[in-house]
Amino acid sequence: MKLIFAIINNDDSHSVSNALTQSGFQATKLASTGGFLMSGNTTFLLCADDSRVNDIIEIIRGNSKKRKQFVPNAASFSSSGDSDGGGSGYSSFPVEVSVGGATIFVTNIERFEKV
Ligand code: 2BA
Repeated sequence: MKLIFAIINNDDSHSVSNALTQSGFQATKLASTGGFLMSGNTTFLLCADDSRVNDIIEIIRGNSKKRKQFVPNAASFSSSGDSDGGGSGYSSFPVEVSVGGATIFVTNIERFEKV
């Protein structure tokens, strides 16, 4: 048995969820936040037989899109050659990052119980 953690963009969460359900897979969805963009994403937990792991990954792959996103990138600087006699400044400019499709971790399950 394997435990799959799949981190999905919120925009893809519904279609991933629907596709998994239609294929008979049970999932738990957790609201999560990306540490870099600090925006919401959805983490799916799925427990499945080893033989079904690839099927699950293919379903997730088929329903998770890659996106480009611009994020503010702050760069601070200091200078002693400014006309005002030097000092420090703060500059912010957008940087493009590629987000998704999905980030997936597969781990072994030692024991699985439903009591
Ligand atoms: P975030 O941490 O918000 O990252 C969003 C996107 O920003 C990432 O997309 C990646 O393209 C970019 N990014 C992240 N850290 C960066 C950095 N230090 N420098 C430059 N760009 C950076 P994805 O790779 O598709 O990741 C989407 C989300 O999946 C992440 O959201 C995070 O919640 C999760 N994730 C990705 N890799 C992970 C890992 N190794 N461990 C745990 N969670 C991970």
